[in-house]
Parts: sequence; C-alpha cells; structure tokens
Amino acid sequence: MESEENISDVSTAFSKALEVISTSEPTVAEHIRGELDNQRSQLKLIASENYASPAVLLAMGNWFSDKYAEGTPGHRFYAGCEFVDKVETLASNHAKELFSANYAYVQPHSGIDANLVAFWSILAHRIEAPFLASHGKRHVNDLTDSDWETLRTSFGNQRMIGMSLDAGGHLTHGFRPNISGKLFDQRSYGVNPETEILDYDEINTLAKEFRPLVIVAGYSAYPRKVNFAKIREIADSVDATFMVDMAHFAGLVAGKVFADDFDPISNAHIVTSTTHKSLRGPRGGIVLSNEEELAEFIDKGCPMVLGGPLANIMAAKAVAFAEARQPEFREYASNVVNNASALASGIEKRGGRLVTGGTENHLVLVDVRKFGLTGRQAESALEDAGVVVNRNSIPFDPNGAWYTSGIRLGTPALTTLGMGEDDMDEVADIICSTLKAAEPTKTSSGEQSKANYILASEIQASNRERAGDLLRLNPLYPDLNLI
Ligand code: DSN
Repeated sequence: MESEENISDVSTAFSKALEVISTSEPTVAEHIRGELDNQRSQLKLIASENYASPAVLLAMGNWFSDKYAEGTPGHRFYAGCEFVDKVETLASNHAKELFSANYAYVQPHSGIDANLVAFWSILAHRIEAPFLASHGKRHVNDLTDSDWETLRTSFGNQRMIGMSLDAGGHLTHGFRPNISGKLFDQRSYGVNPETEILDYDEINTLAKEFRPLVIVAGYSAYPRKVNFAKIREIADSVDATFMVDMAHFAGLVAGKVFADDFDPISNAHIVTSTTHKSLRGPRGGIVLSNEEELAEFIDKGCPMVLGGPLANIMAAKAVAFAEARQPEFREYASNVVNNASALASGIEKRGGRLVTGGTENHLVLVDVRKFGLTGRQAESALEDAGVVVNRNSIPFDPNGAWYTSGIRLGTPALTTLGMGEDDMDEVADIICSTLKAAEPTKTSSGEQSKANYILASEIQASNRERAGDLLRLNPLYPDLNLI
C-alpha cells in the first residue's frame, strides 16, 4: 500500500473509478479487482492478447460512450457530433501516419466487423457499382425488383480463397460456420506437409483454377512471415482483389519489423486488423487502404454492416495509435519477435517440436504430441502451473479442432511487461517441465484420455512460484496500486 503522498495518478484514477462503480453495483467493482489480480498472477502467453496502457483503458470509460454518430466525420445521421468527429478524424489520421496508408476507417467494433466491412466494400466496388452503371442507375433503390434479384444472386456467386484453418487461417476468411463462408464460395490454400510453410506455387495454381474475386492472406496461428508481394502478383494475374487481415501482426507492421515484401499495406488492396493484439490498443477493428476507389465504399461500413460507432473506443484507438507512433514502439515490436525466437529455441532445446521448425513473428506453435499430450491437456496443465496459453490445431492435425495436437504461444503481453530473452528461457523451462510431468489418464474403456491428465501438485506449486517470481520482477501496471 502506498502512503497518501506517494499515490500515483494511475492508482488514484482507477481506485476512484472503482469507488464510483461500487455505489451502483459493488460486485462489478469486485470482479474488476479480481481480474487485475488474476492477470497479475499468471504468465499470459495468449498470442492475441496484450496489456493496453492506463491511458488507453481510461479513454474507453467515459461519456463518449453515450453518443450516437452513424455516418462519417462531417456526414452524420445525428446532430451534436462535433467532438466525435474530432476524435474519429484524429484516430484516422494517426492510423494513416502509423501505417503509411492513404485511408483509414476506425469504426469497426472488432476484427470480424472489419473483415465484413472489407468484404462488402469489395463487393460494392467490383459487383454492385458496375451493375448499377450498366443499368443506368445510381442507387440500389432505383433498381427494379427483378434487377435487384439478379444483383443479389450475383453477390452470392462470388469466390474467395484464404488460408486453411489447420494451417493457421481464420474462420472469418470464408469458412462455413462464419458469415464469410455463407457469403462466398471459398477454397483454401495450406502449407507444405514437409516444411509446414506456405506454398506460393499452390496458391498460384489454386488462383488460376478457381479464379477468385478475393484472395485473403493473414493468419491467427502461423509462425512465419508471409510474402505479401508474391501473393499480390498472383492476385493481379487473376484480377482478384488482395485483402490482408493483419490482426495478429499489426504491431509488427506498425513497428516496421515487417517491411517491403512483408508489409501488407503497400502490397494489398485492402487491409483489416484488430487494434488490441500486438498493436496494444483497445478491443476493436480498423480497415486501411491505399486504393481511392475502395475508400468510398469502406466509408459506408456504418450502417452497411456496422451499428453506430463506439466513440469511446475510437478515442482509445487514437491514444493507442499515438503511442505506437513513438520510437519506443519500434523497439517493443522488435523485442516481441526476439522474445518469440528465444522462447522457440528454449522449447526446442528441451525436446519440444515446433511447427515449421521455428518462428519469424510473435508466435510459436508447439506440437505437444512429443510430450504425449493433446493440446487440451497441455493447455489445462499449463494453467495449473500459472501459464495461460491456448490449444491450437497444427497442420493436418490428427486430433481435430477440439482436442488438437498443439499449443499456441505468443510474446506480445510478456514483452509489454518488460521481459527479455533470458526470461523467455525461464518461461520455456516452466512450460516444458510442466508438459513433461503431465500424464494422460485412462478412460473407463482403458484408452488414453484426450482431456484428462494428472500433474503432481509439487510441480504445479513450484512452477507457479517460478511464474510468480518472473511476474514480481516484471509487474503488470507497476504504478497501479488499488486503494
Ligand atoms: N480470437 C483470436 C485469436 O485468438 O487468434 C482471433 O480471432
């Protein structure tokens, strides 16, 4: 507990906020405190999570949340949007500078929303606009019922290719359980079965055979860089629109770790992202483009597929983008990658098998069959030991998407805490010693369980202690002591 005169502004701000919340519903204030304790007591290796700064967190909790502002700055469907216009324009300008993009749309509420805005912008530009022009009409409301039916059918006949799920692709890239798969006829490209690395010749062949309207690149569980320049060449050769979903690695793009052929902004027609993963902002989405003719359709995201923009979140995005424009963020991005590399080496030297044999980004995919476990068992055993990861399919996974054979580890959050390569070696040791000690149990029919395991309580306790030591040396929000 800090003495009165030493209480930091951050401690005061959050403590007072919790006091105010308590006056309406004290249990919520308790759960907010509980979440902080929880996050402070576990090594967070979820590759899609991070710790936003106190400034980003505080920008989200205010009266900007109360304002409706459908439309775009200067063109709203509601009066009274002076400061929403200012904050949205600021966030957009920061994003354009940060990513060297001509156009930035900061309204999407999440990654899936950003992708929907992108898909509908492409369809509006490539399908709807030429259809209206060929019928001498300016607006869909001007079409006859019969022409409208023809256009609707045409939307549903479009094709897309994206990275397969077991290779590390994402559900929103045209897979059936997601709206994108119901909208587009999709085929996916995978990785080479030997190297587990993307096969650009396969993408080229698939594109030539399938003739998609859209080629999507981007991943949530692929530990390598992607050569976006090569995919752009393929897209151009079949007149496809090239879209990159950089949600996972946006921080590495902002931090200039991914440049030239590996930079999505200069190579794709349209780029989407979340803002809360390696980019370290509030939970939300963004769409970027350098293509003038796509920008006017992206701007129609709300109310096309989005509800009213969340002005408080756009304010927090502006704060996060301002932070990411500082030189320290480049150092952060480079440390994220170096830490992932150190973590990968640490796991490999202790007997783990890495999918693709290593990493070039912020994540490491470990095949846990080498430890005699499924991904589900590994995930739970690590949580027992104070390490939070998620189970993940590996390419051609024999255990399917529920049990899986892998775990995905990411370094953005621990790097934010200030951990370095030596710490990653300790983290690798905590992980590997836990996985080596965990043993699957037998089912009632005598088979090896895919879900249950035993892990000696001494290992759990000692590894929790080691995780705690690392967290004490690298605390979350060191200036924050709730009073
Ligand atoms: N849920 C995110 C992830 O964990 O990768 C992707 O949407």
